[in-house]
Amino acid sequence: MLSSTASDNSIGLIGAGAVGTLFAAAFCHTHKPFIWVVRNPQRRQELDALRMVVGEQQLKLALKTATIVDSIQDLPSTNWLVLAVKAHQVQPLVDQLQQPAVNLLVVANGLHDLAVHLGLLYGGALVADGRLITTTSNELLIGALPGASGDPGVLPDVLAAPWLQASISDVIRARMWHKLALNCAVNPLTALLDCPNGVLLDSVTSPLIQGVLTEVDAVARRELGKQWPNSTRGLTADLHALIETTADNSSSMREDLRAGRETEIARLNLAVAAAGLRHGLPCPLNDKLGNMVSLLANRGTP
Ligand code: KPL
Repeated sequence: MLSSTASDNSIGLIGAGAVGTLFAAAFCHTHKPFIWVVRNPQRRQELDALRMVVGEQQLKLALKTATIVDSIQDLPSTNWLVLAVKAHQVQPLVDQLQQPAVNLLVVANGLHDLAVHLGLLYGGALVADGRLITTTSNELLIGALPGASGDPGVLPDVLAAPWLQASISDVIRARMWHKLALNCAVNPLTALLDCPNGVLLDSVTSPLIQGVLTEVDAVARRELGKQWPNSTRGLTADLHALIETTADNSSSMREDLRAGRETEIARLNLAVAAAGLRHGLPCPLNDKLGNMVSLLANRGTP
């Protein structure tokens, strides 16, 4: 890590997958300078010609305010560091950064127990054929997990773009479990069925999805007590709405399986099943779905 003094509101970004690129595009849209760690050389090359598709609109992705570096060692200290990475990459990265002064925003699925600000993305993006494909309905909730440092008030403004609406939540732990519940239904099923999110729309009231949501709801209630404002019924309605707005999306877990990458299943359904066990609440459906995804992942892609 280079030693330079972090000026107020300076921003670094780690992660150049679809979500990281969505954020980079938003910083450029608001003319916010930022340092972007893009470790993959092929990805760095592709960025020059990347175009953006937002709903029906084609945009040129001009990464004018980005300073791209190729390793974390080249990242100067910044006031904020945004990690747009997979759930299982968060802890190793935080350990590697060893930069306690930085304010961290972690944008990832799953359960997290770190002193960071958490970003929950209700939406998604896909990089395919030299295009970053997304919609206008991505919502990002930002909130502090216990012990997080820094005031994230500046972040929604520098991320405001036609494809991203960011806001601050003061109940982020409850929201983390809420998003987890929805991911526990959408991600493994779209990965196992190899289908876009929209295919699940007619099945949100099926016994399988209802069972998954009921299990997560019970564990979340035990974890959060009165701070858990949801019910299986409310989760069902929210799941329906999320599937509707992300109908054409290919879920991150489906994409991970297809690309032969490690999936986030250990941080989603299997994490719920493990938390359930600790509370004496068996979660057979989350456990089985989790194991099926693990089996498929271990079998590898053809
Ligand atoms: O978070 C997602 C993911 O794919 O990981 C959803 C919201 C389900 C969008 O696909």
